[in-house]
Amino acid sequence: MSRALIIGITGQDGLYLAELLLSKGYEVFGLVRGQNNPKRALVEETVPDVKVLTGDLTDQSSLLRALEAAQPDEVYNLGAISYVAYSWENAKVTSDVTGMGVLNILEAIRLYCNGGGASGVRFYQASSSEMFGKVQEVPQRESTLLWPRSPYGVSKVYGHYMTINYRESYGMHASSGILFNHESPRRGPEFVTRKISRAVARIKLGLQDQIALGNLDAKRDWGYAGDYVDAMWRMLQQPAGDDYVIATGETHSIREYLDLAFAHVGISDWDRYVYQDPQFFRPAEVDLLIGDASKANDVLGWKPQVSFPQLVSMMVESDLAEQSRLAGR
Ligand code: NDP
Ligand code: GDR
Repeated sequence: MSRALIIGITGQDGLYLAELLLSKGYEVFGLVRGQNNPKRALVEETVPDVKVLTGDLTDQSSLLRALEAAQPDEVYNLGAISYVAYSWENAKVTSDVTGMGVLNILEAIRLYCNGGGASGVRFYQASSSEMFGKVQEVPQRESTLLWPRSPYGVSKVYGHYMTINYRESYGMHASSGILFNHESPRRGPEFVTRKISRAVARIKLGLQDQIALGNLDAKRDWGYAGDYVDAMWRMLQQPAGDDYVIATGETHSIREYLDLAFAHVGISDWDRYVYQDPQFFRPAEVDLLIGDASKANDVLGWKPQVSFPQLVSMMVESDLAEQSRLAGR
């Protein structure tokens, strides 16, 4: 039975990845931070077969202890401060967790393996399309020059190159997945897709009147998180570590997302409900993000399965059910 350690188990991707690995017969360990993390219960309910360990990406000895307890064949680092807007106001802690945290786990794996703990632990790093920022070519591929536009993006670039460096310096089986935006009903409510799907459900149910947003012309290459964790797993099944862009190859604006989300509940004139609030605009925006996943397609046999309209419908449906339940209907 293969063993996997997921750092970031309480997040959107962590839960989907845990479900995928459990379905493949893995023994799965998940790292949860903090002494009383409210999301621990979510993990215990959603994926009860996961063995929860405590630790933090900023505390290398806790990572070493987790490796010793889990004795993993595969380590997935999904842990990060992942909200781009927050990273301008909290650049230091973002750098410590999202950037330096990658060095901490890579070095912990190296020490663990050298100490006789194991050889050949395979490592996945959750890199991001935010690294392309001020894009230098369209679509973006593995070789595209990185030009991050936020402290989050800069931190991800550090983690990306550190992963490559450990692969090249120590022969580690280390892969970096450059994932474009991926969403789901488990997406955090601070991100724009879930913010909209939840608000649309509440407006439909008469629980909310308006929604405040930032730049409606921003565009993203949005896929479904369930598809994207499958790509992570496929990377670690290859004979050697490498870097892969994971994307749908389509880009859509926030306006298009609004069109589909409101249409799903039978509302066509969404302008009545949406207003723009300066607090949701960013100091710098990324340009036209659109990914070329042909390498992942060729090497990993990976293709996205869920279309953009299906994704939007899935999210609004799920929020309708949740909001109805919360409202006692
Ligand atoms: P989430 O924000 O949902 O999850 C982030 C996870 O990181 C949470 O489990 C969080 O724990 C954990 N974490 C935060 N700080 C620490 C820390 N100090 N030590 C250990 N763990 C910590 O992100 P997603 O699931 O959406 O994304 C997973 C990864 O993929 C992230 O690294 C993200 O940056 C990256 N990514 C995501 C994309 C997307 O579109 N979703 C696209 C490209 C990359 P807690 O719950 O306790 O806060
Ligand atoms: P992003 O996701 O920054 O791409 O990072 P987010 O959903 O936060 O923003 C997407 C775009 O929507 C615009 N926008 C708003 N965003 C939010 N959050 N709230 C609003 O009210 C709003 N109005 C407009 C933003 O300006 C932006 O252009 C996500 C995260 O998961 C990262 O961790 C990951 O690396 C990248 O995707 C790829």
